[in-house]
Amino acid sequence: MRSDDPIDVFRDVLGATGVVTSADLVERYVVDHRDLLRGTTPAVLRPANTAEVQQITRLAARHGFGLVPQAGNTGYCGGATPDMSGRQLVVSLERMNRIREVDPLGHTLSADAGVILADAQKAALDHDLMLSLSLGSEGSCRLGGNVGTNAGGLSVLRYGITRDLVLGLEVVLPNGDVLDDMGRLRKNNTGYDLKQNFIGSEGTLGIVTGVVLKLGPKPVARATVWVELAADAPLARMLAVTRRESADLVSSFEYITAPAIALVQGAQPGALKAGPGGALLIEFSSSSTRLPLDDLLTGTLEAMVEAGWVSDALLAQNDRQRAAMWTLRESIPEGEKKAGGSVKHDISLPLGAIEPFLAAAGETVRCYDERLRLSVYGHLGDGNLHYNVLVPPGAERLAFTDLIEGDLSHRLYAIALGLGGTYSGEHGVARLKRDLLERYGDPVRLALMRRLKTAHDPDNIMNAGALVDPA
Ligand code: 2HG
Ligand code: ZN
Repeated sequence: MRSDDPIDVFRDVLGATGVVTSADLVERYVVDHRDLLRGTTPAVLRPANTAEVQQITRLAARHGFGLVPQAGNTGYCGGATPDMSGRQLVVSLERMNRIREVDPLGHTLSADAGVILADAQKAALDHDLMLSLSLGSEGSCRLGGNVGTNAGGLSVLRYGITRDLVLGLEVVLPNGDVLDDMGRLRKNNTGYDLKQNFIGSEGTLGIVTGVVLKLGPKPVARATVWVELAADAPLARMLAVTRRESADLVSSFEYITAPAIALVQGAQPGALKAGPGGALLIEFSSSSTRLPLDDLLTGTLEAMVEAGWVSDALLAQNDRQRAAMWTLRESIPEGEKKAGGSVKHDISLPLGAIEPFLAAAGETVRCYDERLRLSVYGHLGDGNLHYNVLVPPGAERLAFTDLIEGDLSHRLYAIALGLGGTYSGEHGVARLKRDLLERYGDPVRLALMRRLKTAHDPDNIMNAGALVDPA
């Protein structure tokens, strides 16, 4: 005899292993990566292939459930966390982790959306190719989430953001149809480029189940330097000089300030430190060993030293030293966490506005409360600053977050917006920044976003509560 458990219809499709309902196992799917949001779900659905995603989507619509697609659950804006209604099912893509194909001549990789980014990178490397998308969370984030959030990372400057790397997508639409756009064409001028709607849509228009990504030749040579900056070093000009002097072979240009470094080093400062103007981590890379990368880097540094922008520089002499520089940089978010957490501001600016922003924002923070400690760093090459306010010792993290987000954050966003920038460079909007989109979004753009959402998902099945409210 059949029970009247509404989840049974999903068990019929996915089998017992494909449906998780016990509270202890569900726990990790209903809390966001930064522990800011908690939801509830009657079940986590774990489909193994696209056909199963289709079936559960149709069943959800028929039985009045919403769906929250979840890939690695490493996002910063709560895009993969269900609400408290108990009517949203989490659709975890973690069992859909098959590399479908690497095309070594076409320089493409096709994969299920649940593939872990580092596994996709490795599959490319096995063919002497490179998947350029590179993030601190690459060991656990998954491709579907990278697409859903249009993830950025450490080498956008040279190779582009996720959107620039996606050649094709497979998406299960809210009515259960599959948009099969897994083409590998670099040129395809046959009307609306519909896949673009899904990139950065944070699971609100459909469930991305497959992706075709552009690959490049594998870099075999790198030159890396840690630069201590003189006071008032002109960051944007330094980037321009670096691009010119490197013949545009610069793949990373990261900015890191002293307090961010201290979070990682603790009381024992190492060889990697900031100058009075902060520090840069610059890397050149090439797929050919015939290019004199070291010379190009030395030439770049000479131009900077001559101009008085650099107080000291440390060239990585080997892979171990290079790795130490990257480990420091990539450990900063974890360092913030260990220090008690931070209120994050993922500021994006036109390159020329970086220094005016830093000056105005610094002054604003000092006026607001001179005791506040900051952790500022970011992808300077992309005009993307992580302008984070550390939770003071003894303060309650969530209460402090509310306090800052209710006041200081808006002052910082106002500076960024006034300079032509924005409040989300690479981390998205989803649930935690939706009020910012409502508040600062252009009304015409917002109305168009709502119409797009309604056209795709008239019953608001997909990730309701994230990004845009169709009402
Ligand atoms: C990074 O650049 C990530 O390391 C995280 O985007 C930034 O935690 C942050 O604010
Ligand atoms: Zn970042």
